[in-house]
Amino acid sequence: MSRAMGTASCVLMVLLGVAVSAQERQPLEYHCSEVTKTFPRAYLRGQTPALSEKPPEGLSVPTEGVTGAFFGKWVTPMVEAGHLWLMVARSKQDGPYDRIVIDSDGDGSLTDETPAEPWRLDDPSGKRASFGPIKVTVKGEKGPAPYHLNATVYSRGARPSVYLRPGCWREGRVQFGGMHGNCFLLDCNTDGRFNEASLDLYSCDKIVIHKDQSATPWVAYVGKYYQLDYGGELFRLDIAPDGSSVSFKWERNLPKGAVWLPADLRYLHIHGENGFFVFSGIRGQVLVPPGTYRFKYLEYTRADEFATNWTLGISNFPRGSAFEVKLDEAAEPLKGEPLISELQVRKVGGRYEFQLRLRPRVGGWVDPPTPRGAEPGEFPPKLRIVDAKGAEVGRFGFTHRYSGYYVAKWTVPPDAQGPFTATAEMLGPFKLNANPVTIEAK
Ligand SMILES: [Ca+2]
Ligand SMILES: [Ca+2]
Repeated sequence: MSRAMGTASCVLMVLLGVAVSAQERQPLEYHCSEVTKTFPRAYLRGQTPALSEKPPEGLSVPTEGVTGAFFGKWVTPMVEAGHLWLMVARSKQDGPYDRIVIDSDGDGSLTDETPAEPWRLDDPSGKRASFGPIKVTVKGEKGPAPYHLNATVYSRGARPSVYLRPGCWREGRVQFGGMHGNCFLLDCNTDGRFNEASLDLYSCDKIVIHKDQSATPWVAYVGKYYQLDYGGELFRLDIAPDGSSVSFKWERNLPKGAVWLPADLRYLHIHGENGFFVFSGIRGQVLVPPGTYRFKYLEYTRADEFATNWTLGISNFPRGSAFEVKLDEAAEPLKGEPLISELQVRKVGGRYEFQLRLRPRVGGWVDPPTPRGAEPGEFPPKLRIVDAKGAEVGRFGFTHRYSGYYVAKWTVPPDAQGPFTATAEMLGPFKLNANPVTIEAK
């Protein structure tokens, strides 16, 4: 049922490629589609307008051809009022919610608008209807600019709900710092603006550059600066709010503060309002512009006694893991061993179930420590159980469930004499600090 892409009335501003220096504004074309453009790790957040049966005061509402209307707002800083009103309605009494009317020109009237019809209804009952791209007009750099929304309307329950996300993006060739590539701007928080920086991954827009020499596009979070490569030069990033152009100005002598890091930290990805910075081959310290940052990814590499390198990855950091970088004082946000661990036991039927949890000291999720070349979670920690005399009565591997959560099950051998002490032992160079647990079985 999918419609051919690009059939909507997209305004495509074709700008001829002109050789530009990096400091000049480089134009980006406008594109739209009913398929929301995204990339892995682009962290898109839509808007879910609160809907009311009562139309807002002063809004002219169509009375013919629609029924059962609900009203809500698309919130955007790109129009004078800070929002555009929209209406969700049915074309037939008792039918699905299959019409959206948005005040595309912000004139306070829905009667001058063409109702959008869904390009897909998920089944004959139409409980999910997909719309888009729906055109609206926002304030652009050079007068009115287009913006398109995609929408999904759900008709389950007593009232409909609508989920809005971008139906457009900006795209074009860029060159700076000796690099050439295709640049994409994504309005990842669906508010009509393309240049927002934030500590929150879902509230910042994204700039994606697919370098000519690279197989994969590189997704970065919009910030004050753009880092060209791992530990590379920083460029001051200036994106027009409507996304129509971008400029990159090399920051030759940017003042930076120091971040002290563990000697075995191999990769560091951090982000903040300054931008998204990645480092590899770190030697105990990196330098970044002063500001507040959050970790995005950490990877430690440590050799075991056989000189095999093990890696430990940490990702999905909580909000509270932000740290400050100052010009005159080194930050040290990763003190101590990277993991803390806890061992617990409970009786399930006639058996004992052991649970081992590995947590990053800085919060987030663990990719289990793994020797290089092995599958993640291969070579899990072992559980060692001794009896009251210290004789080993069992030693076996845990099973990895998810993100550093392991389980192991054990039945007391008939001839064994308790109490028993169980200890979790890590293979490899990343050590556990979990206390042993005691089982009072006879
Ligand atoms: Ca209107
Ligand atoms: Ca935005």
